[in-house]
Amino acid sequence: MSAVLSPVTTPTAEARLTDGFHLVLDALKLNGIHTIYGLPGIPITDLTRMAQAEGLRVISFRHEQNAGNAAAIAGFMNGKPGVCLTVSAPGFLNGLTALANATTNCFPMILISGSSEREIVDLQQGDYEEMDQLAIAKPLCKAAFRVLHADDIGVGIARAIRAAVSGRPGGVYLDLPAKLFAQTMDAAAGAASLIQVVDPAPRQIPAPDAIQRALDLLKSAKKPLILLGKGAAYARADDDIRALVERTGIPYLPMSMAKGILPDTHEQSAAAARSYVLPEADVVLLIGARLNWLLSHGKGKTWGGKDHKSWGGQKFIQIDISPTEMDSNVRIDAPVVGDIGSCVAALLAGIGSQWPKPPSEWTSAVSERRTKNIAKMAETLAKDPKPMNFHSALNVVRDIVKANPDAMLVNEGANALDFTRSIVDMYKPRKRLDVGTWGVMGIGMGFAVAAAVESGQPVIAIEGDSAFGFSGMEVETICRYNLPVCVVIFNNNGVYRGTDVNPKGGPDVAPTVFVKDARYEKLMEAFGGVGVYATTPAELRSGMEEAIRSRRPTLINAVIDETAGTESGRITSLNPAAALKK
Ligand code: ADP
Ligand code: TZD
Repeated sequence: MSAVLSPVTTPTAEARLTDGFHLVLDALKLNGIHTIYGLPGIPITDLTRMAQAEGLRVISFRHEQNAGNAAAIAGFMNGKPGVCLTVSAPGFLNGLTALANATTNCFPMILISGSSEREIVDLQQGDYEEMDQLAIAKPLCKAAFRVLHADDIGVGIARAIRAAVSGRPGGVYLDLPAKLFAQTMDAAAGAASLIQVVDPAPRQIPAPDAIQRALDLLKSAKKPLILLGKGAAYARADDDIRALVERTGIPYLPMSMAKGILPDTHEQSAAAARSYVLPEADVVLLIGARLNWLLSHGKGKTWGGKDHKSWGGQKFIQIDISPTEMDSNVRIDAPVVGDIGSCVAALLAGIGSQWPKPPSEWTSAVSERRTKNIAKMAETLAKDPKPMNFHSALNVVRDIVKANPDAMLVNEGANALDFTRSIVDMYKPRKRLDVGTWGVMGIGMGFAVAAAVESGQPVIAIEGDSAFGFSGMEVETICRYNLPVCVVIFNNNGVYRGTDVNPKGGPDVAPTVFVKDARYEKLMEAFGGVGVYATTPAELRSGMEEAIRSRRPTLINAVIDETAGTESGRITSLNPAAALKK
């Protein structure tokens, strides 16, 4: 047991002692957590030093939100909580956006923040960085805990781990007041107080009658469709999911971060026929995907409804670990509650080898649309407009990802996001990491750092110029740790586009417009990385190829036509239209 501890020996006492600092680190290590993403300062600076001394990897960021995003995506990639460590009050708040985003996206993450002296905070007497962090964190995460005594650290970390990964994964806040770290206790008692969590995310086996109901409904379908969400990617049931798709012969649609569970080039992929299959399908099997805004709430015109509120008449089977997800937007005719691995395995067992394929009118209609749309897209991609646009640039990215299927792809922006998602095929699961459920800007560099650290693979980050700005300072972090990250900025001089004008004609530019022809590549050069200025697909291609080959931190400033793209990308309709035009 003492192997996991590094006791502190006081010169005077014979007894071997440990302290709060070491107990936190020992508890993390005992549970297989060997990397901390964070930003040092009072009261956790020594914790970061000791962590490094104890053999943990400490990745230090320039802003806590980026460290938090790194921890969150590490959680998604590994299926165990990523840890972010921050200082109190402002550092905590900076990390909190990432914690809330992790919770929204069902990524397991633990935000550990140091906090100020409880007595002063609770009496609101004005401490350094005073804030009741626990109360503030609570509504924004799955669970929040505070540890006041060193001998409770083991329980605190165990509870945080379980809360983050069991059931629907999410963010957990762990509040560690400054005074806790220096508390000492007997080393053997400290070691005995730690908990190695057994089976942190227990399987949840679906009820047999729920499986039967789902199979009956699926069998009755004339135009079935499978929808894979990022829960399916997270569940790591890749082989069974592929077997389910292939044995049933049902066309499938991957949500953004589910791309690659089956290769996007799979013949049953209906991604290129999305607007045809959603309104046409009669039975839809959702696997780890919520019927939220990203799926038009399961109703309205996207689904063949007459207006934006009406149902299209589809029947839904939904596999999800969260029972209350069912009926959140439309009726779920066959809810299957359990973990995706167990649910898909149970469906497969029921399907056997004699499952009738869907009517060929359906599958051939889908593949006809698909072939037509892919051919149309190929034509667009082959064009070489001057200046470069999203399509001609993404044609290059598409080739590079195809040639490097193990590379990680991070993606944010509006048009830069939507076009990359639809143009760049993914070949392996959990390689595509993006803005997720909130469509949040600012995940880019945090995700890129964690993707490189956790996978060891080259990372390609496709960034809108606005999106990049939210986390751009982390290029220093990328250089400091010499990570194989190739950032490609699609630079069109502004938020969405760079063409807006100030209606008053004054000296201020329009709110969506940035400095024209900004030289983003020099940011990377400033820290010793490689900067590339690319105005043609050929320059973009050679820059990306060299970045992947050399594994050096690289930033490619890919200059795009500033008129390319649309307001808000594909979600222009969500912008409220002014009722009064002045
Ligand atoms: P997408 O954005 O790709 O459509 P969502 O984030 O909306 O995906 O949905 C993911 C769903 O997957 C959530 O409802 C979550 O509860 C569920 N989920 C996550 N992990 C598992 C799992 N291991 N088993 C079952 N459901 C899961
Ligand atoms: N702030 C945060 C945290 N998230 C957001 N999603 C936004 C603001 C609003 N927003 C979008 O939804 S996309 C976007 C913003 C600011 C940037 C779009 O511009 P871009 O991408 O340069 O990144 P394109 O490719 O030029 O459209």
